[in-house]
Amino acid sequence: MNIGITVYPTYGGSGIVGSELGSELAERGHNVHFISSTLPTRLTELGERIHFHEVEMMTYPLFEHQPYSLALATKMATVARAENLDLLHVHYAIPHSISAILARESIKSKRYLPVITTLHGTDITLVGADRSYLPITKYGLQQSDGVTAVSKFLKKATIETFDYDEIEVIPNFICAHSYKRDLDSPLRAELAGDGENLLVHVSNFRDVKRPVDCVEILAKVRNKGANARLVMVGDGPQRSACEYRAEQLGVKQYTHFAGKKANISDYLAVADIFLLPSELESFGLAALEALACEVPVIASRVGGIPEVVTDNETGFLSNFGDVDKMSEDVLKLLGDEEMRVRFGRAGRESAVTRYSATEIIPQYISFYEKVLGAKSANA
Ligand code: GMT
Repeated sequence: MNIGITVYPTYGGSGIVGSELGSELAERGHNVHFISSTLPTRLTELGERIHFHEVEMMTYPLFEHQPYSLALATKMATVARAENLDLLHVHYAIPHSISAILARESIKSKRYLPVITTLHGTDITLVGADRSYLPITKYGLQQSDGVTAVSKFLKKATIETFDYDEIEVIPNFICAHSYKRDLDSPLRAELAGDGENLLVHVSNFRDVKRPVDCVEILAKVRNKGANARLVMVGDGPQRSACEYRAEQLGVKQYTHFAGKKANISDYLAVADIFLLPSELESFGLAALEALACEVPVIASRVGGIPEVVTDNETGFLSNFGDVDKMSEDVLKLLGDEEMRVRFGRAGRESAVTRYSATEIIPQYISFYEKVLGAKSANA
């Protein structure tokens, strides 16, 4: 197939999932055309079957805000015709599904271009649910030729908010070879000394991720005698709040802010415990990546996280904001190596059997075939 993929290239889990999906499809012989404003971050190399089409935008003083959605729609239509795309698969509904529908309509006298929308999280639970975007998001769902969601939770939330239920759940995935435990890596020695434990958090430091809770947890476990350090990977609006809180709580020297990193798996591979105290998480891709590296996860019992992390088997879940319970759970794991190893192995087993690319990519391919089949039957 010739597949067009649009993602947010620089920020968030949907861009990662869309980019890795494109690479996996190319490995399976499909031609993939990324259409976005810049090269997606995880797409380090373009191959024979991976192409990139940059959305060009003319600036004009009359525009207070540049109409990116229109430039994107124009590029989608141009690429669809030039590259003979079989379908367009957009990640994150707003505004990608609307641009794709516009592109489809603009070329429909020449050919039909099916649009598949994958819902990732805040496009439904936060941004899409806001009155300023709700009606157009609902229209985008209704007009898409196929809609997928990354968790059962997100499907349910979409039905509740948009009264729209033609959604297939296709979960996020990991490449089992890229995520592996590696305690001998020099990075472990760089981040923690002998006898020290390493807590790791990875996010874009938005409020919804509650990264300050990670600092609170570190301070609480250190106060109870744990010799632990915290590594915060990523960047975003809450970073300075985290730095300030670390200073206030006297744990600044035990907290390392690594900033944005392309090699997230390297950090997860050397962690003892992964922290994800989010207020909402439709899936929790970072938690899945940690499990794949045999790292037990301490997370909030919100959204799709319980579908990914099994409480008391691959990690511990708590109400969001309950940093006391989360700290107790960290202490339990740090104080019991046998439990930590058992949880870690169970996590990897669960990640690989339920969420490896070999399981999930065929689900996307079948979904594409179903949508294309339905369209040609109706033509
Ligand atoms: O909201 C974000 O964090 C960004 C968003 C995205 O689409 O980039 O992340 C969502 O999609 C990820 C990939 O499917 C999920 O793993 C995250 O749980 C989800 N984030 C939220 O629901 C907050």
